[in-house]
Amino acid sequence: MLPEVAVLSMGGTISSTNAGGKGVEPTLTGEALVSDVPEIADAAEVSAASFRQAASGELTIDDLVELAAEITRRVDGGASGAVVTQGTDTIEETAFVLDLLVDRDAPVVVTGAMRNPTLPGADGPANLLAAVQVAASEAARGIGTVVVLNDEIHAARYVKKTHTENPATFKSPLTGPVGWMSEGTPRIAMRPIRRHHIALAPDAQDRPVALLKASLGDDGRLIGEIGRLGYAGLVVEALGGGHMPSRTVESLTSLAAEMPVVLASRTGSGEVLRRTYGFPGSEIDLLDRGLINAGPLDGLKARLLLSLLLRAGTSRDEIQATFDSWLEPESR
Ligand code: DAS
Repeated sequence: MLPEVAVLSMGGTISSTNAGGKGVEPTLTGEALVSDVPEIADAAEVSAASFRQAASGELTIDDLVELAAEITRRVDGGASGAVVTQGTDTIEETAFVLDLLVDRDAPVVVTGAMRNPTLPGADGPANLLAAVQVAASEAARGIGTVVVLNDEIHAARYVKKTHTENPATFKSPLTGPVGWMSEGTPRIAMRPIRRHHIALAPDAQDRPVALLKASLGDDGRLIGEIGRLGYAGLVVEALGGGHMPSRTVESLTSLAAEMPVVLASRTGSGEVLRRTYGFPGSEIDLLDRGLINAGPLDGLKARLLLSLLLRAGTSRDEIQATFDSWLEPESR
């Protein structure tokens, strides 16, 4: 008896063909993706379905909340694991949301392709096969959501797309991959120390969070507009270890009194500092003014975490505690 794996497709390059003649667009269904790779039948009993059919920039957090509920239903109905295929542009965001929302030991694997099916060396079939092999494996149980491409296995919480075209685009700059594929067998070399779960009521509403990247000479005029535009929170990708031009400090302070404002780094790796620099706009100054430290989470992930915590009705203090305890091992 082979393990059951649910494959849910959402479009992206892996499913794109040149149907309209202008350029490739997502057209292939989940069923078509699976039937193109006969080797999958040796790894798992697959049920495939098309959950969405879009370029990955069209997906919303609402779509991902629905997807997490569908995966949970499939796992509770007997699936040993789930595979999601989608565009690589937002894979790191989908994977992070699923990691937070799917509270099951069954592996959830997100994959896609960098070379579409019309190109020589298209990587979709190999990535899909590897993803099914990981989802079907005992080795990956309990690990949470992972991204599998190019024969590497990355934990959702640290993975990033780092290149516009290269099939080796997915990296985890802070930690490296948690495992790899060897002759069709998933090897899990390490596990994240702790899983985080956010429970959402079925009728919980979207709480939009803005993401702003700081730059040299930034005068912070957009920060002053965040409340008026209807956002429920803000993440700033600050300079270096968590620094903002002093010109932005007053507007950040006023906004942090109204809604959660999270301080992340635009560098793409490392933690936001806590106790090194003391100048106006430094991390010490901004944290004293009520900003929340994103720790090792980059802006994209901090935005999703904050948005889902707000959607779950989490208080300001609990939000702060979740970010602050991100790297603490599970209490026993
Ligand atoms: N970059 C393309 C892809 O990887 C488009 C998208 O993200 O949907 O699928």
